[in-house]
Amino acid sequence: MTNSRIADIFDEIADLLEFQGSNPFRVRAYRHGARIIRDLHEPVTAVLADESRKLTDLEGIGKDLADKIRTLVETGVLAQHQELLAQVPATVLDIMRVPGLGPKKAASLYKELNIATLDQLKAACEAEQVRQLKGFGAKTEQTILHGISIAAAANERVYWSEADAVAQDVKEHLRSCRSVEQLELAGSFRRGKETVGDLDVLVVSPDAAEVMNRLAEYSELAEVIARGDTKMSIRTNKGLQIDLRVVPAESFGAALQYFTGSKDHNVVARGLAKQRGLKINEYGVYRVDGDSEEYIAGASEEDVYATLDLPCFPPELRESRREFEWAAAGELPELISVDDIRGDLHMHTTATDGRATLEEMVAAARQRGLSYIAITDHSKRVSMARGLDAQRVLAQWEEIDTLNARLKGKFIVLKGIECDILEAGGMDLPDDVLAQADWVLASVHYGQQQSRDQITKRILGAIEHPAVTAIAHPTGRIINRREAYEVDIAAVFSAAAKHGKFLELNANPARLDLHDVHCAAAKSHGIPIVINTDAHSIDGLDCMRYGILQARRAGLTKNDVANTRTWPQLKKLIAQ
Ligand code: DGT
Ligand code: CA
Ligand code: CA
Ligand code: ZN
Repeated sequence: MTNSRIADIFDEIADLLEFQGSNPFRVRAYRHGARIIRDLHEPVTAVLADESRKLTDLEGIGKDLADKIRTLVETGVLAQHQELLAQVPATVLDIMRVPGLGPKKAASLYKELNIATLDQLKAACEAEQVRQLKGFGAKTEQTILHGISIAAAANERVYWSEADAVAQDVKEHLRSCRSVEQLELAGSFRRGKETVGDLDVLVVSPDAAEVMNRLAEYSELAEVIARGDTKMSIRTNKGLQIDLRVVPAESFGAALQYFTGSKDHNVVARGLAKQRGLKINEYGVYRVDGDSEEYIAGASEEDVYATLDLPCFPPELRESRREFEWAAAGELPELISVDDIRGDLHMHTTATDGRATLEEMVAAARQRGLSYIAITDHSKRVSMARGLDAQRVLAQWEEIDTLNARLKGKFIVLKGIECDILEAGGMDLPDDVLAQADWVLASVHYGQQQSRDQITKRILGAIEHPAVTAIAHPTGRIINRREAYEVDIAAVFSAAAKHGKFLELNANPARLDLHDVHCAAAKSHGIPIVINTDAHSIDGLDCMRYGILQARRAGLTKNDVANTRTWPQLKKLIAQ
């Protein structure tokens, strides 16, 4: 049992208790437990397996929590959880998870209107019954209806980061099977797509049955969907489908090429093969001569592409956008990699809604091999996060000056701020304060429902502001949960190019904003992209790799991304 599965169970218990109107302290205890376990740096199963260690030695884990974890790991279930699940209709859980709802609102819908399923909820919203409840309104009804449609779509696709956790887990599980000779993940996951529909696993093995038996023993398996001689599909406890295919070694490259896709990319490749009298499929590349077919390649992807005189495209580029054109011209970009990044220009500390202090963030960034960071806490408009007013931000910058003096140039901390662009337009902090910063991100957090015209004007105003250096998460979307606000993105590109401002690719796996197509468009305008983690904790700094994947899908090189530069180089670029 993984840490994240245990945390999910605790969270679900908290939801169910809250739905029943239980003591808030009990609810909070489970939520707290879930968070502790989710944030642990090692699997609890490893600690349990080590006789010389105790769970209670881990920070934040007391005896009560430790007992529950041990029970879960040993028996797979928790009595409290089972009892609660028996008391609450299962479909109510779906209702709690609709964006904008939660256990409390789900409880009043259940009590007042007897709503227990998504269909009933949808019907009640459409009949305008929900708006009559206390705490709900006409607007909530719209939000719920929208949330239901998003939730339905979201059920099918998961964030790349979530797919990655499952992919690494299942990979490790299958690798322990002795007959596995080669193993690779294909599909949208390998292409680094921001969301993944299902995982495609390819294995070379002389004994397909043994590999499939091993998959059937996977600890996170919920059901076997289908099983054949060399193919098998399962669903995990979290609902993610995994397709396994076992292929012979001489077909591994061909299968990897085929199942990596995308479908559109493969259509083009097949067409090119046909022009050369070749046939290409998941088993290999064949020379077609009348009725006879001769196998000429298939063991490796390089071999497969070489029969078409093509380079082995990085998977992130295989979307049938411009990769074939680039290859024909010999201009395939050398894509950026995570090692190229030298600085991270968006992160929060305990001064606002971050969970680590300034010093802790600096130490963690140094440990990760960065040479500079910008501290960009929220400005005062974000009152929920205790955003900084002029006085507090100036005090923080003084603290940063002191810290830099101590660091003697071995590492540089930039005085930054994530300054809100106000609903009425204009910046949330005075110009003379912003002018003292090294790095100013401007963000739209409020008034996202405004018209396209209003939002575009606000962002253009920020771009024109002399102190602003970059626009953070420029479209505001949250994948699967909230659509981008209406904005004239072309106007944003023109303005950023004209005023020499940067645009952010926010690396948070739920944001990935700008997304790949927009990054490519920004590049064509000559706008430097900055890839930032927007970390709210030490672990948040590790999100950089998700942003890098998205940047690679956009065809960005090291040179297109400003924070691959040293701070002196970047400073020059800002001044230009
Ligand atoms: P997903 O799972 O929806 O995130 O996206 P993919 O791209 O992983 O799609 P999936 O899992 O249905 O299939 C994996 C790859 O296999 C796909 O990218 C291309 C290849 N493939 C699957 N079905 C077909 C097909 O009917 N024709 C062609 N040419 N390729 C296919
Ligand atoms: Ca797939
Ligand atoms: Ca699939
Ligand atoms: Zn932020």
